[in-house]
Amino acid sequence: MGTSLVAAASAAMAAVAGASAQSINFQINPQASPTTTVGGGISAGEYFGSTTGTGNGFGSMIGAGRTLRTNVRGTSLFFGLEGSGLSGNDIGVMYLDTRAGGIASTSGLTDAGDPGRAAVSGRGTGSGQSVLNFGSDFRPDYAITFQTNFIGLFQIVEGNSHVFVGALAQSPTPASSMEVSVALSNLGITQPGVATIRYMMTLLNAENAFRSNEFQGAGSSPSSNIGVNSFTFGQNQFAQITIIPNPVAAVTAAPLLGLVIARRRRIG
Ligand SMILES: [Ca+2]
Ligand SMILES: [Ca+2]
Repeated sequence: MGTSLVAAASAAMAAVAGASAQSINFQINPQASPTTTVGGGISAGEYFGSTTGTGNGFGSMIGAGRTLRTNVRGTSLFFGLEGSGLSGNDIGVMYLDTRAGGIASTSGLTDAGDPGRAAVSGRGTGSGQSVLNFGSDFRPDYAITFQTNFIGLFQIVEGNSHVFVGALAQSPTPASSMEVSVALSNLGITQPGVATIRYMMTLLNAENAFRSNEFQGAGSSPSSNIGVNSFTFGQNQFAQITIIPNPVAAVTAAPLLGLVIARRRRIG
């Protein structure tokens, strides 16, 4: 375990850009990654990786030409969505697969209690449904809803109300470019430890469930808006972060500590 982790850590800062048929994969060392500051604008230097959106059916609110930056620093996950922001009833929903279990499809999601909850469920608060069927390698457990004046984190629940985990700090408010932090513990991830986060973002009108063709992390989009129809993803249509904490500090700390104790004994 130790050897493989050290080897992995030495390569931890190497970003691996996925080919078109592959998922986008970032390996992040949360002790060596850049420091992200929520607020003060979004700059490339404060993030480790990024994806470029696809599709432009809603005027590229999250899609083609838009960059979604990603980082893990310490015990928090950060996202920065560059662009002109969202508008009206249009809500960006980021699905996150962070642990075992999760949903294969949004078809069994029934919560439409408010626009954010409805968007997670692929439903409209008024009417309509647009079902997403995920590839067998993507089973989301949580969702982040990006609205013009609110960003929330939900634990996804089939057939009942989603669990509202909390509002995410964002800046500026209301946002054009959106920047948020998420505690890894709120995604069921315990640190320190190796962990994997898979994510993908979609965009829909939360009043009538009309879904755009704009995605982040999926790698490709249908040529026209999905609308109030179902859509099925293939394999590898997500971005993946592998969190690899720095094991070198843990390995060297013990001998150094022993040296300090030995010196004190000699002095004493
Ligand atoms: Ca910033
Ligand atoms: Ca899962």
